[in-house]
Amino acid sequence: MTGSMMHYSGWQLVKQGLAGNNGWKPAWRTPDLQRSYDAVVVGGGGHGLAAGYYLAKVHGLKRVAVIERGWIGGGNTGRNTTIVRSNYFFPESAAMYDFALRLYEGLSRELNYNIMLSQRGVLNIAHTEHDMELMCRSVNAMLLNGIDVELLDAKQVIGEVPLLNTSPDARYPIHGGFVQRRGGVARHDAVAWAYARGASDLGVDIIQNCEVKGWIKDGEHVVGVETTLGPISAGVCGMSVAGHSGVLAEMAGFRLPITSYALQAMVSEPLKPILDTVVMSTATGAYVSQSDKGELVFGAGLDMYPSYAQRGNLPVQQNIIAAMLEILPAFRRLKMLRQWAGVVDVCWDYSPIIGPSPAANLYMNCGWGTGGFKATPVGGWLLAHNMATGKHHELSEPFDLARFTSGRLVDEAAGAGIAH
Ligand code: FAD
Ligand code: PYC
Repeated sequence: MTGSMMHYSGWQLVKQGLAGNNGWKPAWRTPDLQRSYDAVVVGGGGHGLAAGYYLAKVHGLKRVAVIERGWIGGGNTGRNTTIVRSNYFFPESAAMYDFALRLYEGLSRELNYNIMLSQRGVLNIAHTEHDMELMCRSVNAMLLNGIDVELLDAKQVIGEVPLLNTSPDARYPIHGGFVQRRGGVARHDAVAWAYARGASDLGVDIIQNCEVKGWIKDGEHVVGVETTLGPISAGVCGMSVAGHSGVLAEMAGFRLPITSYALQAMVSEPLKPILDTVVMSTATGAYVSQSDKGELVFGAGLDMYPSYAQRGNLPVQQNIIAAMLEILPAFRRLKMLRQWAGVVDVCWDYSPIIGPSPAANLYMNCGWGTGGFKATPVGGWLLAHNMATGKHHELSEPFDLARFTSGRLVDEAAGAGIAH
């Protein structure tokens, strides 16, 4: 067992504490930056780190770097509300997100790191007959896709979450809903750190505080990156920079059908266990779950205008809290602790773009918008596959950029009527 893979017993933990933590080994190396790598992945979020890990683990690449402008997991990976699920409408999406969920189910063991996956179920509530009709269609499609979803009537939904407002005068009455029981939450930081440690142990260099400022080109080919720490040459490049995908694409000389928005979330003061599932209100865009610390984690919809500002606006918060308190009035006296936002990259059809870019030798993994945490393992897996083989994986093929010219969109927003 290597030092960073070592488990600490209870006694060792006490000893470390009393010794001022002097004996802790960093979970990943802080290597010297090399001037040349076989593969360079830009973006040290969960997806970029997972790509680094799978490039080394699955494809056997030895000289790989993940370049992060800030600290790893400091982007959307560390800002999301940690929901994982695979309840998608289109077969292409369901296959891909369920592959991710299955990787998640084995990840703590694979990486020997507790990612705190809690498959407590994700419950979507219908507030009107119309919502319910759409949910019936979605559930039928999801079942055909092989996803474990169940349609619930109003009584069953209330049985799942007795705190729901069941008053006949409720502004958002409960008409029914559906649940994916294999869905739930996972600890976002742990996912990033687990992949970082796994990648680092396999020799991947994780370079933090290093911003990519441009792509080095030889004719049409991308052959490296210009960074704040100098140029780095690369056999192949990948980008996994979420809200900044448009910026990195422009540096390479092309535009993406992506718009960046702020998406925000907030947490309350901690409570004793009160909510044992994830509740999503499709029509209002509000959703809530309880963290292991006891805080209620509330999420909102997108801010309505494009922005790179990593903060959300007040009216969206107000709408979401108002909707949530109508649906779960027991939370009315809660104090909110903090609020934050991340910049997300949203495609026209709310599906990601994965595959080759218009610049030769540069591969993309972007456009995950408001829903890419659940896809972290598959985003990394597919980016690594595309970079290492130069070919699409069968799961990434439908998500190629070419769909925006062929018209073969995977329109999850319209298809599933999902909140996110
Ligand atoms: P990131 O974690 O953002 O990583 C990209 C990295 O690239 C960043 O660390 C950034 O610093 C770096 N970077 C950018 N530009 C450069 C550059 N020039 N040079 C070097 N590095 C650069 N998804 C779900 O599935 N479930 C949820 O519950 C959920 N909730 C969300 C709630 C909120 C409030 C937000 C904001 C998002 C939510 N998401 C959710 C979406 C999810 O967080 C993202 O889709 C996902 O984390 C994207 O991961 P990533 O690794 O691609 O991006
Ligand atoms: O994709 O499940 C999701 C999600 C929830 C909140 C933001 N995204």
